[in-house]
Amino acid sequence: MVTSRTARASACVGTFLPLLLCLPAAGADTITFTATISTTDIPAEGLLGSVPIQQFDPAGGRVLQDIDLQLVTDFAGVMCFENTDPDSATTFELSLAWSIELRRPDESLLIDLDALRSVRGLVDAFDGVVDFGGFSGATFYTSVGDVTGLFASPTAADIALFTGSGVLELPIVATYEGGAAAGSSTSFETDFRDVTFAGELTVTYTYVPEPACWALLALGLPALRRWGRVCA
Ligand SMILES: [Ca+2]
Repeated sequence: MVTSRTARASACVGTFLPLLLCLPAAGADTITFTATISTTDIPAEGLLGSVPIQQFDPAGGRVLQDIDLQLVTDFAGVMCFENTDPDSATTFELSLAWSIELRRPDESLLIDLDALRSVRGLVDAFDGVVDFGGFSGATFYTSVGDVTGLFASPTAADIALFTGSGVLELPIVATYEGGAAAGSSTSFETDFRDVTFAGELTVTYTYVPEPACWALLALGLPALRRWGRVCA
């Protein structure tokens, strides 16, 4: 008797389990789109902007399962040095550090990107003109391309945030910092200008079309009924 009940129970689980397992992945599909961020100046005090993102539309009972964000950015800028020490030639080093943060509307962080470029040189004593050129000055254009950051593993709150029929404005904060050091010079001037960033934010929504799941359930109903009769 016990053997018979065990055999029935195993048969029931064996019939029903494949139906259960197929539910979460049934009909999973993706929507991908890219928002382009055109070349934008970063002022010395920093930039606060936003990137508009179309929410995932749950129309028709679709259920958002996962969100992947990829932010690819290019940074650029100009670094300038002028040795104003009239008595001494000098070595120098300039650096330019960029930072971009993509945030949720509540300002919490989604993606943080940083990049750094530096240059070294040697200039003569002050040539009398602060033009970041001549014998005592130098000007450098610098850039960094394809700096990439990812966001995945969204929370339940993120799923809710990105679901809707409207546009989500994701804040973006861009800043930069210039640094300079001189070897033997006692005085110098620097300038960091034309600092910019540009980028592309690619959004991928993975979702399950809810009706397909219910269709599967409907297909499984006769099996469920049989299971109910056998296991009763
Ligand atoms: Ca000069």
